[in-house]
Amino acid sequence: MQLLGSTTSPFVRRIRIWAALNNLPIDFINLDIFSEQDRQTMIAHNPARKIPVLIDHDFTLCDSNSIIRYLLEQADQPLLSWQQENYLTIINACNDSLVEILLCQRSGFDTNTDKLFFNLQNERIAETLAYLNSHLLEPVFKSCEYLNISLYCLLDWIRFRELTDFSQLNNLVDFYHKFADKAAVQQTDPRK
Ligand SMILES: N[C@@H](CCC(=O)N[C@@H](CS)C(=O)NCC(=O)O)C(=O)O
Repeated sequence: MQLLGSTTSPFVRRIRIWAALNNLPIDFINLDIFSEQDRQTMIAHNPARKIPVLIDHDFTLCDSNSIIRYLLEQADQPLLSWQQENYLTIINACNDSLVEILLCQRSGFDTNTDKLFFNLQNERIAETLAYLNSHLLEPVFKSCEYLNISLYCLLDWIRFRELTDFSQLNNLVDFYHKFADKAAVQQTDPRK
């Protein structure tokens, strides 16, 4: 199996960490999706022009949600429950808004100006982080490896890109520090 991605993408990193923790060998293809050549590779496999993309022989999946479902099935592991799926949706919503904010910043916009688009993203980011802070200790959340991995990748990406401040959200901060000692986390550190 091949995983098209980049070392910096939090959505890609989730899959890489899950695969490492579950001893699943995946051939990671590191792309610079904004370079001309690597972009062609991504586009050839995903019309939505995003990473991650999983290629298993002639079968391709273009979204981390379907990729993890496929890998869990392949590994004979239980899929996420509906409640866990819903927590994943919240993590994804926060991560998607942060990606939008980063792309706007890279496009030269001041994302703190009082504009509808920025306000919506900034509100969503603040509210979803507060929500996750108050739910991550629930057994249904804690017991799900992929939710924990996805939350960690989100938080570490926030720190890496310096996108927002979650230092007042104590449960998130504790979780972030505790999760960081895993070898798979260090091996996939986007700063390396
Ligand atoms: N829903 C997708 C989101 C993936 C995503 O947003 N990937 C980012 C990298 S972190 C990307 O490829 N962005 C390119 C773009 O927005 O043009 C998933 O879960 O895989």
